[in-house]
Amino acid sequence: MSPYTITYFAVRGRCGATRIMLSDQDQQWKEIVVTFDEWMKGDLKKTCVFGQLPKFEDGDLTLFQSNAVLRHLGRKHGAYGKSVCEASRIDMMADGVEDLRVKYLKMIYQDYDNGKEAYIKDLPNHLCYFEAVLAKNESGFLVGDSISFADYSLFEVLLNHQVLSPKCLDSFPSLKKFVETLSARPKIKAFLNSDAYKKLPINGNGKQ
Ligand code: 6SG
Repeated sequence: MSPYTITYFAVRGRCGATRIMLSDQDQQWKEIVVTFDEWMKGDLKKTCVFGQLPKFEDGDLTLFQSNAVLRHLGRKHGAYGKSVCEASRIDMMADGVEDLRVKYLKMIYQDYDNGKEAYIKDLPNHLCYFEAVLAKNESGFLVGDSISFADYSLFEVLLNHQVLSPKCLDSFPSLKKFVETLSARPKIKAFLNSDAYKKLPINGNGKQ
């Protein structure tokens, strides 16, 4: 029996990278799907440390904050570098991904109709930093020679951006290769092809 349970809305959202990571690490998990009506009752919200989902359970451990979940899984499944210094560089890259994710989510939830075009125009000014890091590392990963939770997070954010703007990686060969390589990892490939993944919208407001 898997110890893992995700409690979240029926979206990829803040759980997209977690699910991809769990799949790639050959882990099973249970999903508890919360509807808008259930959430609006407020009983579950009161039990959430920051009043928000996702909630992630690993046996007796209950976590909130999607990036804390990714770090937890990174520690447990050997996807958090091979030294303290590598782990710190992975944190740095994951925080960079978070900055991009927050910009993306702000546009999606607060400014989609007016801000989408300007966001896409400005995107190269953010992607260029990840391109530079990947271009310098022969392994094809962000840090060191093995996959980390930051790679899963970047990968998932890039998949969403390719839906927003299909050509957005065209001038970034290392990012393009990164997405191709991770997409071709057999367990990720199987997950991305599954109904469980495909049926879920990227974002809670239906914009993408
Ligand atoms: C929303 O923002 O779906 N959690 C969200 N919203 C409900 O009352 N820093 C943390 C983290 O990384 C951010 C958590 C995140 O974990 S995710 C949450 O709990 C609240 O604040 C995006 C998403 N939004 C859609 C949404 C949630 C509630 C109302 C709109 C899903 C769609 C409609 C109902 C349920 Fe809906």
